[in-house]
Amino acid sequence: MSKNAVLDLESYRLANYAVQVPCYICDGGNAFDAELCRHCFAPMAIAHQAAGQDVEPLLVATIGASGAGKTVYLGMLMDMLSRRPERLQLLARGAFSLTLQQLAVEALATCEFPTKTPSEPDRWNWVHCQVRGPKQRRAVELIMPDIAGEALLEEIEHPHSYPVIRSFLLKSSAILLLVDGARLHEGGRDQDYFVMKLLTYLSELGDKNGKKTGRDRPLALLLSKADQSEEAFEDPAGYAKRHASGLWQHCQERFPEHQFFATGVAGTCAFRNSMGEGRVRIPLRVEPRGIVEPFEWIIGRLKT
Ligand SMILES: Nc1nc2c(ncn2[C@@H]2O[C@H](COP(=O)(O)OP(=O)(O)OP(=O)(O)O)[C@@H](O)[C@H]2O)c(=O)[nH]1
Ligand SMILES: [Mg+2]
Ligand SMILES: [Zn+2]
Repeated sequence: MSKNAVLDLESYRLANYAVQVPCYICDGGNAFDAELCRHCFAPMAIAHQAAGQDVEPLLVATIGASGAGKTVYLGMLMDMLSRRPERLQLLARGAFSLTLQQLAVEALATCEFPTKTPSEPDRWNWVHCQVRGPKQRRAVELIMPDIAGEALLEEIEHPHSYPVIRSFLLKSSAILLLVDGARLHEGGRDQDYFVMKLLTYLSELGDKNGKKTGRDRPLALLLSKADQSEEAFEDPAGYAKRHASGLWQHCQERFPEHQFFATGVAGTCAFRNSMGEGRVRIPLRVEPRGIVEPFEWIIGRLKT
C-alpha cells in the first residue's frame, strides 16, 4: 500500500469567514453560516432572505405585558390570513415563519392555550411574511417576532439588557400593543402602569443621532380577551378611557396616529386544576373576533 495520497487544501474555506454578514435587526456582523445573530439572537435567515430581494422588509412590533395575549393573537392572525385571503393575503417566508402559527393553532385545537413565551431571545418565534391587500399592487414584506412580555419588562426597567428588543423597537415601522382587556375590567392597574412605562420607553427611543423616532409611527392598541367583556367591542376607545385613563391620556398627547381595537380569540373559557401550574384557563371554544381589523389598519398606514 502506498503512503502517498493527494489531499485537497481546504484552507480556502476560511475565506468565507472573513466577510461578515450584517444582522437585519441589530446590524451586528456574523459569520456567513450563523443560524442566530451572535449579538441579538435574531434568526440570520431573515438577513439572508432580505438580501435576496428588492423590497426591504419592514419591522412590525407586537408588544405587551406577559400574559396580555400576544402569542395567541399573533398565532391566530397568521392562521386566519394564510387560510382566508379575501381581506389580506399572507405568505410565510422561510419554514421558521410557520412555527408560531402551528404552536398556537395546535394548542387551541386541543382546548389549551399555548405556553408562555420563554424570556431567552434564542427561543422566540419569528415570522417573515409577505402581505398584500386586495387593492395593493405590490406586497409588503414584514418581520414580526413573538417577544416575551418578561423580557420587555426587563428591557424597560433596565435599558440595554435585551439589545434585540431595543434594536427592533428602534427600527419598527408600526406597533401593535396588546393590553389585557379582561384585567382592566377587573380593575387591575398593573396593565395601565406597564403600558404607560412601555409607551414612555417607546416615545423616548432615539437613534444614534439622538433623533426621537418612536412617536411618528402608527400605534394600534388592542384590548385583548375582549370575549370576557362585551363592552370593549362596542366602544374600544371609550372602554380604554374608562378603565385605563392613564394609557388613554398618554396616547392622546404623545401618539398622534393611534387607534383602539378590541380582540378576542376564545369563545367560552373554563378553569382546570393542573399539577404544578395551579388553576389554568382553558378555551372551550375558539371564536376569533376583531383579529384582522387592527392589522389591516396598520398595513394601510405603513410607509413603504
Ligand atoms: N379569554 C381569553 N383568554 C385569552 C385570550 N388570549 C389569551 N388568553 C389568556 O391569556 C394567557 C396568556 O396568553 P399568551 O398569548 O400566552 O400571552 P403572551 O402575551 O404571549 O404572554 P408572554 O408569552 O408571557 O409574553 C393565555 O394562557 C390565556 O389564559 C383570549 O382571546 N381570550
Ligand atoms: Mg407569548
Ligand atoms: Zn442581531
